Parts: sequence; structure tokens; C-alpha cells
Amino acid sequence: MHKLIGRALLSLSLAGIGNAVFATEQGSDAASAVANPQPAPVLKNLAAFPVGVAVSAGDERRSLFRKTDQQALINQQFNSLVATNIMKMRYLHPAEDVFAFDDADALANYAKEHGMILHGHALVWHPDYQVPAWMKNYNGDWDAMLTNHVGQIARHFSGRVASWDVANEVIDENVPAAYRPSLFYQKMGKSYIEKAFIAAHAADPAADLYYNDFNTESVQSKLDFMLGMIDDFKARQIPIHGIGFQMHVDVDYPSIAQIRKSFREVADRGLKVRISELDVAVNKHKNLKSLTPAVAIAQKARYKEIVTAYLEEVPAAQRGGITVWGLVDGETWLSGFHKRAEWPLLFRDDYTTKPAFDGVVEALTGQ
Ligand code: 9MR
Repeated sequence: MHKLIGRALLSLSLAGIGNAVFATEQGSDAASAVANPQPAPVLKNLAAFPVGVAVSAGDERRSLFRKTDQQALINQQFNSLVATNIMKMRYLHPAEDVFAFDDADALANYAKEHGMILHGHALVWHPDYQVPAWMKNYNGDWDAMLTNHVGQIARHFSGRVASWDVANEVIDENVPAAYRPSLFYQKMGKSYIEKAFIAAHAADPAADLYYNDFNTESVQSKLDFMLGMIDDFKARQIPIHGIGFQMHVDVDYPSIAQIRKSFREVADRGLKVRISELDVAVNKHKNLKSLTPAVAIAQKARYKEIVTAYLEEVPAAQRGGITVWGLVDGETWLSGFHKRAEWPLLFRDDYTTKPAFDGVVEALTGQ
């Protein structure tokens, strides 16, 4: 926290405002010269909804149990956690009769010890490398098997997981949008989705159950398809409580108008809205080698307008929270995925705040 506070103070002294970027982008490192420390803004204290971060856990390389120096910043700023990986299907259910809960239990304990809620991600997700090998070869009763998978996991974490991504990315956005032809779809048709929600609700009636997807804030046909699914679920009283907008967005795409419309359409249906995996890519078609001050400021504005849109379009009682998909830029999945440098998150690798952080603060404080 020293660095965070130091940077914030340094920028206060340099620029007269609490914006850490000027100090760091200008390469100054005289933080230790600043006296009279004051606390940096704390995101979780500025919001009346959960403010979360995705973390590595278990024995992952960046696990917060291995790379323990990240814990101070996580604990200071966030009150909600989600596992980036270790609560996915193949981690929790490695063999038909084997559930592996130790790593996730440790994370649930950590969350509880630090007064944080835990969001579960994800009970059903299609990618080939995510589906447990045994499940790919399963020839028995798929309804019973999937109900057992979802039910066992949701029951195990009952009371310790506040909310679940029950189904993740079931919609194929290729125009026209349609249900993704996943293994689950091939075996059960679209019924696998509602059956997962029903099983999760039976196992943990208190948990908020979410449908989570990407590009629903940008591709209208995908949003429309999702809204149709929601309306159908509501008409048939399938237990669904919210929608997760992953929001892996670019600094200049999609338009904020489209983002607002997407939040509003879901909120109008009475469901909760989570921004579930927020990151803001800045290096598409740019080939930057470092995050320049100008781009960092554009990213700050983008974070600010997204959080402002969330506050303005989603009624307070329907705000399931905002979670960023990683703590520091160096851990972002985007670099590997796009094979380019990216700086999409709120903190630098040395745990100092970026302008993006200030953008979130400004939105939360109505500046
Ligand atoms: O960020 C996650 C990355 O570390 C994993 O390798 C990958 C596969 O498990 O999943 C990434 O997270 C994804 C999330 O689970 C679902 N929405 C898209 C995320 C980014 O790909």
C-alpha cells in the first residue's frame, strides 16, 4: 500500500490532483520524499455494490497464495473475488465421481477471512479444453449427469458463494445469433441451459444465478437473442437473477450508447446486471510498445464512462457489481490472446494506480 499511497501523494504534490499517472508517466520516483501520507481512494468504499477482481489461485503461477505480495492491494481495494480459472468445470469435476474442491475452498476461506464475497465462475462452459475429458466421452443420461454436476458444486459452496455464472457463453454471435452448437447443445438441445439454472437453484436457493457472455454489449443481434432467452426464462419461471456483461471492450468500441442500451434492456426486465470481466484494451491497430500518457488518459475516460453508464442505467437494487478481469496489466489474458502488448487494467505491475483507476474513482464519486 505504501507505493499506492506514495504515488497518489506524489501526484497530489506535483499536479494538485489525485492522479497518479503524471508522477509515473513522467518517470519521477520521488514518492519517498512526500510527507504527511493520506489514504489513496479505496474503490470498495466508494461503491454501494460489490467491486471485484479476478484472481489466480491454487497452484497457478500468479496464485494469490503464491504471489502473496498482491494480497495487500486486493484486500485494500476489493470486496468481491472471482477465480479466473480454478472454479471452472474441469478443475472442480475432474472425473465422473470425483470433485476437487480444495483449491476453491481455500479461495472461499480467503474471501470470508477478508470480508469479501465470492462469485462462482462457471458451472457450465463449452470450450473443448474446459469440458472435463470424461464428460466428452459420457454416454449415459446427460440430463442426470449435468444436474448432478451443477447440483454437487452449487451445494458444496452453498452459503459461501454469493452468486454463480451458471451458464457461460451459450450464444453464438455469428449473424443470425443462435445457440452455440456446443457439446451440451448437441447432447441436450437448448434445455441444458435451463436445466443448469434449475439445478443450481435447487442446490443453493440463496445464490444469485447469472447468465454470462461477451459482446452482448456490442452486437445487437446477440443482445436480442439473449433478451429472448431471458424473456422465455421469465415466462416459464426458470430461476435466473442476473446477466453478466463480460465487457472485454476496446477503448473506442463499442459506443457508450450501445453499452447503455444493453444495460438498460436487461435492467428493464428486472434482472440484476454485473459487469463481470471488465478490461479495456488500448492497443488494437496501434502497435504501441508502452502505454503512452495520451492513451492512458483515453483509457481513463473509457473506464469512467462505463462506470457512469452502469450507475445511470442500472437501478441501485439491481447492481450486482463490477469486477475487473485481473489486478495488474502484466497478468492480462489479452496479451496472449491477441499476441500483442496490452495494458487493460487498473493497476501497473508495481501495484501503482493507473489513470484508469482514477477514472473509476471519478465515476463512483460523481466527478
Ligand atoms: O482469463 C482467463 C484465462 O486465464 C484462461 O486461460 C481462459 C481459459 O480458461 O479463460 C480466461 O477467462 C475467460 C473467462 O473464463 C470467460 N470469459 C472470457 C475470459 C477471457 O478469455
